[in-house]
Amino acid sequence: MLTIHHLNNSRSQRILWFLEELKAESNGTFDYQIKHYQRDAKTMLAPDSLKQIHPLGKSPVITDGDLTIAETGAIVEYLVDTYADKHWRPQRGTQARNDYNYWLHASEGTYMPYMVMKLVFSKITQPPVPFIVRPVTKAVNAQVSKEFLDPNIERGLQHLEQTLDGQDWLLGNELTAADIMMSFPVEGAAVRFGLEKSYPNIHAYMQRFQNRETYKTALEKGGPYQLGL
Ligand SMILES: N[C@@H](CCC(=O)N[C@@H](CS)C(=O)NCC(=O)O)C(=O)O
Repeated sequence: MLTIHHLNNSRSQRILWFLEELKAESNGTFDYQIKHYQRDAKTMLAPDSLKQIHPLGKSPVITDGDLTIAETGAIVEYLVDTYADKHWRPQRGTQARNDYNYWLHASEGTYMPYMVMKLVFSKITQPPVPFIVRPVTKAVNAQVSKEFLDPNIERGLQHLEQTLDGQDWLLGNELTAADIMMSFPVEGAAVRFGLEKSYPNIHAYMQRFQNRETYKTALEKGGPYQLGL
C-alpha cells in the first residue's frame, strides 16, 4: 500500500489532501497509509529517521511498492500518472496544459523560495542572534525585504489574484493538481501577509479548498497544522 511519510506542520499536508481526494473518488479502490514524523521542537528540523527513506530527509516523501518518490511536484505527477482520473490534468497539447504545468512548477520554483527567504531573513533579527548585532541584521532584513522579497512576493500574488478573477480554480472551473500544488504557498501567504483585504480572489480561493471535506479529513489525519512553514 502507498505510504506517505508525513512530517507534522509541513508541505506534506497538501499531499495528504490530494490522497484524500483520490481516495474519495476511487469508490474504494484506492487507499494509503500515513507514517508520522515529528519536527524537533527547537530546530524545527525533521528527525533523522526520514533520511532512511530518502537521502535529503525532507517531507513529503512517499513509498509505493519498490518506489520511493520525494519532492512534492514529483509526487503529485506520480499520483496523477498512476491513480488519478483525467480531470486532474488538462490534455496534452492544449494551452490549459501549459498553464497547468506553469502553476505546478511555479509553486515550488517561484512562490515558495521568496517566502522561505522571507522567513529566514526574519529569523536573523531575533534571538539567538546576539542583541548587539541585531540592529545590523534588522537593517539587512529590511533592505532585502524592501528591494527584493516584498516586490517579488507582491507581483506573484497579483498575478495569482488576476488569474483567479472570475474563476474558482487556477485552470477555470475544474479543480486540478495545480491547485493542490499552489495551496501551500497560498496558505503561507495568508499567514504571513493576510489576503482578505488586498487579495480577495486568493482569499476566496483558499476558503474554497479549505472547505472541501477531503481537505478537512486530511487536516484531521495530518495533525496540528499552523500553515506556511
Ligand atoms: N521543494 C521540496 C521542499 C521539501 C521541504 O523543504 N520540506 C520541509 C517541510 S515543509 C522539510 O522537510 N523540513 C524539515 C527539514 O528540513 O529538516 C518539496 O516540495 O518537497
